[in-house]
Amino acid sequence: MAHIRTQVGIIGAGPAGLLLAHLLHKAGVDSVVLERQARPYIEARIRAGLLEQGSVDTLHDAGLADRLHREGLAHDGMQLRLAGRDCRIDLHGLTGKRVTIYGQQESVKDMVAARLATGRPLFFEASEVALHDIATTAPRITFTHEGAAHELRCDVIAGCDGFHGPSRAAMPAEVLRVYERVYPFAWLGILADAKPVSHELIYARHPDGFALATMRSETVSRLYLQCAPDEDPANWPDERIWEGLHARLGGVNEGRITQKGVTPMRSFVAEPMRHGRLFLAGDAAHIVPPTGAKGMNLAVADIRVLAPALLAFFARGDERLMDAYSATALRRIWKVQRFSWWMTAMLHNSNGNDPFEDRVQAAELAHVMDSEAAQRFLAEQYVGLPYDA
Ligand code: RFL
Ligand code: PHB
Repeated sequence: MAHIRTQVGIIGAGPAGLLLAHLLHKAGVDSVVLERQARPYIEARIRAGLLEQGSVDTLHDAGLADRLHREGLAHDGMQLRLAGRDCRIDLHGLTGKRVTIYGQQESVKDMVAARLATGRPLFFEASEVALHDIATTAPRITFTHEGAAHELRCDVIAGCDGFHGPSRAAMPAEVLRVYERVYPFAWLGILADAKPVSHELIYARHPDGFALATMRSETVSRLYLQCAPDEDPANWPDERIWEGLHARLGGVNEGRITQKGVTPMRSFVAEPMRHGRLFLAGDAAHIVPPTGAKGMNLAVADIRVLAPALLAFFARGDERLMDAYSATALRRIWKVQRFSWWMTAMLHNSNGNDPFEDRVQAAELAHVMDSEAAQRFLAEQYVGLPYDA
């Protein structure tokens, strides 16, 4: 067994793990990143698209935003649609902030390149990753890479391995409290070579179900339709998808569909986000339904709390920020959970299973469309709450 020594063992090369590795490196703290997948896989995985202004600023300050500034699409507003009526939410007018469309896999590419440029280890296709001795001051991670067994000895483990990773599962069941809601619907998402129908996002509530028109560039549309939670994408031939999108969004531009997938919807929080020397960040600790576009942004927000905490520990042996990490991160996480749940409830349809709820939620959306106070309430959360809230 080969032994490796580092200060922070980071499991997962998603936005959380890669950003943490980068911020630690800039401040002179060493880390080793272990990723289960191959590099081409994580660089092509289509996921989030919308960055809060605070996430953009965080990536900028970290020196990771050159291409994001060139290629990202800044949006000053977004559209809501109900019963054929459209309402523009003037995000910039209401908050002074804007959001940016930039595919998560593009951020991942930028961060992988930055990591590799440092020359510090990022192991792709690391298998059998297992955590040991997390409640001691000398935790270890064992893994297999290119057929050889390795042991990584560290001071701290950062569990940035997403919802299905081994980190959360390594916490003793008796210390972990899980809060969860699974929604009775999912999103069918497509990527199409088609000009976006609008230069801003359109969120629609419709009797047939929710739909969202977003984009990845001036020539690539990203479109979502509410579907059944266990939907087989094979039930959605291209013609049915376009029909659904036209009906719910009032017309979209068609083009070749290059990707099709179903995303289940859940709200999930695991507390606390720390046990001993293991710290969870991003989807490893919490999941939001995608309606509010908050998943990647929350991962960035967690790292904004975790990185300074680890730096204080390694610089001065000061554990106070590490001790406060879970409570500090969770204060913002629960507000963002509430926003994501609210947007999800307001925009989806029960398919006739709960007619009262459908009426109330349609009225909620109508109220937002009619009230400037309600629009401000939506906008300040959509562009991103301040990090110290
Ligand atoms: P990630 O990105 O899942 O990264 C975790 C990494 O850990 C690796 N891993 C392991 N590595 C080693 N050993 C193991 N045993 C491992 N198990 C897993 C994985 O391969 C992976 O590389 O988590 P992270 O870094 O916390 O980032 C979270 C975000 O990825 C996620 O919240 C967002 O994608 C959610 N999301 C959205 N978020 C937004 O902020 N705005 C959006 O517009 C938005 N839209 C979306 C979304 C997620 C979607 N899907 C498919 C879930 C739209 C969709 C359709
Ligand atoms: C996306 O561009 O994929 C996206 C945008 C906004 C959302 C969800 C997904 O609310």
